[in-house]
Amino acid sequence: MSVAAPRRRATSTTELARRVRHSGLMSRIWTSLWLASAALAGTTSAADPELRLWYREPAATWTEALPIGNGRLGAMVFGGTAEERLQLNEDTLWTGAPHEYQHEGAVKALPELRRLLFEGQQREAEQLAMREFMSVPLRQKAYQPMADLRLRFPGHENAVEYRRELDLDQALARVRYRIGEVLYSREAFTSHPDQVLVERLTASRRGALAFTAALISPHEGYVVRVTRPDEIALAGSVADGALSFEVRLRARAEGGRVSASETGLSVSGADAATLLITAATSFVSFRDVTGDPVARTTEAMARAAAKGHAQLRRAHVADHQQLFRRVALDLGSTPSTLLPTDQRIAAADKSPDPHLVTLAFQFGRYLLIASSRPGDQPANLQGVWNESLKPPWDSKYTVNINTEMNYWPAEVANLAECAEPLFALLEDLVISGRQTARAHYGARGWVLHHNTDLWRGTAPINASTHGIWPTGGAWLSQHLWWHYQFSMDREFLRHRAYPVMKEAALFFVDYLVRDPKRGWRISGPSNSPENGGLVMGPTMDHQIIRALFQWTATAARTLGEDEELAAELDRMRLEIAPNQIGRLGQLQEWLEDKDDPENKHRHVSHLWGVVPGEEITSHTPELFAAARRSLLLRGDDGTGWSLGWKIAFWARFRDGDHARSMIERQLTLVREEATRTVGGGTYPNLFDAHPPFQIDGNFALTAGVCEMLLQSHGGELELLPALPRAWRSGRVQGLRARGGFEVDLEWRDGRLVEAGLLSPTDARARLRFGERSHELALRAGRRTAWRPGP
Ligand code: FUC
Repeated sequence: MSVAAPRRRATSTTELARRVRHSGLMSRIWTSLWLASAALAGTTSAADPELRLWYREPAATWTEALPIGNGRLGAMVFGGTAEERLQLNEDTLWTGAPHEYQHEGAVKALPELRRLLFEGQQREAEQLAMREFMSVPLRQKAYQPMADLRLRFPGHENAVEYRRELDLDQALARVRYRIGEVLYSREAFTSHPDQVLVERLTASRRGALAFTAALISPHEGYVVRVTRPDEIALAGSVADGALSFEVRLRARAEGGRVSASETGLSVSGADAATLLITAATSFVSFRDVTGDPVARTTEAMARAAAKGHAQLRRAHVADHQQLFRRVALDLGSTPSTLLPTDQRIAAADKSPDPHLVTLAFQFGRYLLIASSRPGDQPANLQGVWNESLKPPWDSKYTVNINTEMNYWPAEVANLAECAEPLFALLEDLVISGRQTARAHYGARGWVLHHNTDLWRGTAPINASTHGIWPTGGAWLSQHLWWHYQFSMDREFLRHRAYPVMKEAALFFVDYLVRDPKRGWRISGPSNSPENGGLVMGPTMDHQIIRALFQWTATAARTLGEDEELAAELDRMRLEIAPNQIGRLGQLQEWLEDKDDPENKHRHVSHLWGVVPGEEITSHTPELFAAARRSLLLRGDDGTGWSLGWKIAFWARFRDGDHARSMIERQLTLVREEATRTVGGGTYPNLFDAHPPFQIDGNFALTAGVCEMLLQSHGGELELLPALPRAWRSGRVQGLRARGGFEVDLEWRDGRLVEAGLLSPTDARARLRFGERSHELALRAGRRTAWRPGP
């Protein structure tokens, strides 16, 4: 696979730009010079992919702080001067303990639930379900914060020339300022290869660095002890649960002294210092919490401390860049590109800032690398970043859109490895989901309802009006199928994907029932996610189950396995209730034609078949038009993820301008920690606002941009299917398409100039650009270009 380096023009001049930015006048002069030089250079746009978030003040709130992470450890860096805070997370610290959530005997209520619903007694069915069909207990557990690193720098109250930034290309968070004649700098990163958080502190004058470093935790009863003359460790446990944890902090000073006490480390008279932090919990697996956090943090510290700062940093940057640099995007630039990030987001309301879209696109890729690496937990509702003991929706895994959306960019944005934690989660869910399939439905296979947590809960939680929705596992299985489609890796299909998909499908073979009126096979009791209460036969379920049956049957045939099952799935698939067009010309959300044209609900579940499904396309023109009508009825408002989903819908409807307007809505500045649950928007640190912060919207933006530039369905690669007029000229390198292809595109004035393709094997690729199509023969590992000509 080729690694496309981000385009870096005029590095020395961008360096200059950075230095002069603190002066508004200088910035303006610089901007004109820079734009003029771009024009002289004859580039198609004045794009300068300077992939940094930067600010002139420390973060005052959590959603102004900057996230770093290595998949397992996460930190929010506030960038204070006299007082600095790094809020720390570790992705296995949750409330609760190993637990099976299924409600034994629930299956006895199933026939009655179905009877009540078939007879129109929805309220009675919902009440019966609350009594006899729900998870035990009714709620799942919550993701927890772990600790804070607090630094104090006496005398640093009045800093000047302040700047903090997050460098996406190197995954480094930096703070720089001047006190008197002395320049101070700090640079933090979380290393995946060395499993350690590293912060390097320097002063420009010898011996001028002096600070204290303390560890505190929001968990009551924690203890800090001195473990070495240069090291302390904080040990704690979660009150409501079984997990214990430890955070270990060591300081290495150059040219000064380090001392340690229970209140923290103290560094004085140093030229520079390096802080190392390791953290771990007692979590081993969802059924085992006998890990030893003390041993884990001690070993990780010993390994990291054996290396110098430069060595740790080099390994970290190389590890990050081999993922991050696979994709480069250039949508053009404007003078706003040079503003601090919060001001840019605010300014984008008034004048378009295509480079802000590039930044947000790459930030989504950065966040996936930082929150989901092999061996770790998947990215939860907040990735790995959470400061609250009672986070919104427990910061767990909501699977009626959110967890899937987190992984929408993984394949298309060339970060397939980052989906590995999701695949491992699925393998756990097969185990816990079998219990729920048996206890609630008397069915084979495995089932997951609308949420899961660290303990792999699969039973219906919270309320029957939204918790009973059995297609979570089927939907998540799509990611296994995608991984195969994008990689063509048959070993993965055989050993990882197919076993999970097959058992997911077996569940539905046993579960589907006949609709007494129409004879179709239908789902139920279920919900159309969070809209309309408990019903029989929501459209979304049928789309998902049809797709699951199709992937599974295709996989079985590809592998030469389970011929009979494949035939049975094909047969059943055709008997499932079809998509129906209703009285408003809409795609019906339910079996009955009862969609309310005034309903602006954020979920648009019945359009699953458009995206992420593939059954409603321009090849099914009536359904395609009905789905579009449904989306227009729902309108353009929504929470963060809902706006993000709408980018993808409009991209599939080939309406690039509408898709871009959804991106613009997402990139609207939200400053306060709003707790309203509609609106969407973006916090100053580019975190997506549901509000409150929820990371799915960030990932949807990244995936949505991919979707606008490249789609691959039905054996065809569609180039620039939904290019908005505002992105007149640009280029992208390193996107991925089904069939194992890697794709570069360059366009000018809305017209494709060149497509470059790479395939790991000899292959033929069918390309489409508007009305034109072309078949390209590819040799393994050799990039081949197609220019459609005028
Ligand atoms: C689903 C959504 C909410 C929120 C929650 C985490 O329940 O309907 O908007 O995103 O998940």
